[in-house]
Amino acid sequence: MRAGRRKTLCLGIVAHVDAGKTSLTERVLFEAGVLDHPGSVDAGDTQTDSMALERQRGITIRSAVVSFDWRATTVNLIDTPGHSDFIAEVERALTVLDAAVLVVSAVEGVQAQTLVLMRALQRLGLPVVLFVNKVDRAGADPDRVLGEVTTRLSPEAFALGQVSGAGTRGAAYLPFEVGTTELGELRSTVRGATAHPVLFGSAITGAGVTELLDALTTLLPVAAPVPSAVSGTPGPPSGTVFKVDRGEGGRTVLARVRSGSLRLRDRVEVDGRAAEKVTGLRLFDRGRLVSVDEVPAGRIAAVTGWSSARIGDRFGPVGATPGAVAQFARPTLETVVDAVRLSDVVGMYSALTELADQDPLIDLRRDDGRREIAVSLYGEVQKEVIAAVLAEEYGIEVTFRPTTSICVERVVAPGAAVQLIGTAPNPFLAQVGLRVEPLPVGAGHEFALEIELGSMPPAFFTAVREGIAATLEEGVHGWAVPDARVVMTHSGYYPRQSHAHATFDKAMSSTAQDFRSLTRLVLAEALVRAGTVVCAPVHRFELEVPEDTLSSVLGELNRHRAVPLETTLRGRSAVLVGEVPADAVHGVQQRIPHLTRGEGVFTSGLDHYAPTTGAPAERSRAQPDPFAQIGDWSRIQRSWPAG
Ligand SMILES: Nc1nc2c(ncn2[C@@H]2O[C@H](COP(=O)(O)OP(=O)(O)OP(=O)(O)O)[C@@H](O)[C@H]2O)c(=O)[nH]1
Ligand SMILES: [Mg+2]
Repeated sequence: MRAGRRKTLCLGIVAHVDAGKTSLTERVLFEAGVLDHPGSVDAGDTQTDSMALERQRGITIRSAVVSFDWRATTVNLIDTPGHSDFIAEVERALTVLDAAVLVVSAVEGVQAQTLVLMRALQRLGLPVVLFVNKVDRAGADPDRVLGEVTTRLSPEAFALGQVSGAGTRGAAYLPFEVGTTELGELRSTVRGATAHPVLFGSAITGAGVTELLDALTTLLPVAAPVPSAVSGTPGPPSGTVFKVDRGEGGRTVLARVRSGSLRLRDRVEVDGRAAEKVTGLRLFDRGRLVSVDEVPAGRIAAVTGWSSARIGDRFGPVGATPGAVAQFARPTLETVVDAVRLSDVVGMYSALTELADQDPLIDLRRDDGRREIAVSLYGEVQKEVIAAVLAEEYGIEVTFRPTTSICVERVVAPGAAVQLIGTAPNPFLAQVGLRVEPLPVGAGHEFALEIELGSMPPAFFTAVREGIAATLEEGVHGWAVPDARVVMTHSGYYPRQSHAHATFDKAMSSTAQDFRSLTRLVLAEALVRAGTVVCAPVHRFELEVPEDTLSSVLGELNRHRAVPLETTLRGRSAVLVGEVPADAVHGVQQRIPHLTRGEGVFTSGLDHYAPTTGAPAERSRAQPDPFAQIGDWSRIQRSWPAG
């Protein structure tokens, strides 16, 4: 059967760290005949954990794609990292999936990240099949875990079979009988993501794995090449970029083709930008990456030649690819990176820029004034990854300053400012008046007009909006203002004018740049008058410790500014729920094993932002200070009282 005719399925394997995703991927490749023998995470020879650091540490850091055939279906499988520091990698993978396999350990059961992932999958409406793994391991309790799945993850989860000999090497999966009518119903509820089948097995012994593959390929929706709505023919290619690699073959873009066929030498518009030529094209096919002339809809392509493509970009006609992004919480921490050798500073800048480009885990903030570069982080493990990649791939050694929280600013009250055209100290050929107003948490940015839309050319409104977006990124104290409404109250410009016989004279006519710059100035002034409060990220934590260690644990929590809100006893353990500042999480985490004989289990996730006490934390600006543009006037403006 030709590749284009086969049904295709793009599946993600997601789970809490160590649940067995990479081992399961390996086992699946073996069962599908791609591998002669399954590799092992512990020996460091799996297909998908191919980075040196992944092999050393036995954890997945980057998502990786494999492909295999199972009966009439070609399956693309994306093995994702489970560690919460690498959640951004999962987020990107989710944009290209037809469905997900959520792995839960039969020993540890439902864990913190399992919940986060299930919620994200549900928000996206993706079908989910659960695989309760490690039934062979001592302590495996499939019934208890099924109970946790139905109570904590979804009441719509139901078992497709059961386990015999749980907790032993001989543990086996015994599927229930399913009649044809039942199968029909099952299929439609699973595809509609209203019910979630649960299977059991072991990635190591292989129990339940072929049954899992059968369930996936019979119950889940499969992508057939989508004909274009207009002509009924396959139409131009469209799809989504979800990964950028910079390996030996240069910059390779991984993209899922959603409709049409992507061909070698095609010129394709990436994210609405200028057309980029496909100069190299490879396809994930039965465990290998093979050079091809064409990648049909449904499959994953490795493209070279798309130099400007970034992760998350869509390609093809605008609007052709529905894009869904899971939107996990943004990173709440950051750290400044320093090159050990002075001669590496410039190289480190470009290396980090290159890494940020291929890797959404690395979000950079350059402070050219201080000649510093900061990276945002989900957690401390990311520092290790960045350091290892810089050392291995670029030969650059770096150190990190202490991790700090990424705060936000909240607008206190409405504040307004206006700069009239042709009136000092306004240095720009533009007139802008803005009022900024608070909005509730999570509302985002709103823009409204109290002037006529026809009062200025559209390009100037666009420039004003750009100026607003830039200013809200750095608030009054250098932090982003996530929620605010900005109302434009005044506008004015000098139309294109020319001296007799001369052409356009920039000195007499307003430009979009005038509006961008003046907007930054006016909104900065309005924000100072409105007043903002700096708020820091706070995590909610759950900590289970042996009861007899409770008092020393409480003392330690206190030292790290963690506040327990509830304590309950569960057998011989105490379970504490409380709040801890994001930048203190790592400190607590490190101390817990020592205080609890290694038995304490600490999990946490971003909960909310709380006002900081004392003088507001100031963050250095990555953009030029808008007030600096006009000399002395800046001091007068800044000394105005807030409010
Ligand atoms: N006994 C047993 N051990 C397993 C099974 N699956 C995985 N393991 C072990 O569990 C550990 C973690 O397995 P991985 O496959 O790396 O887990 P993962 O979910 O890919 O981990 P991350 O990608 O780092 O989140 C390894 O030591 C595996 O050998 C299983 O079914 N049975
Ligand atoms: Mg893994």
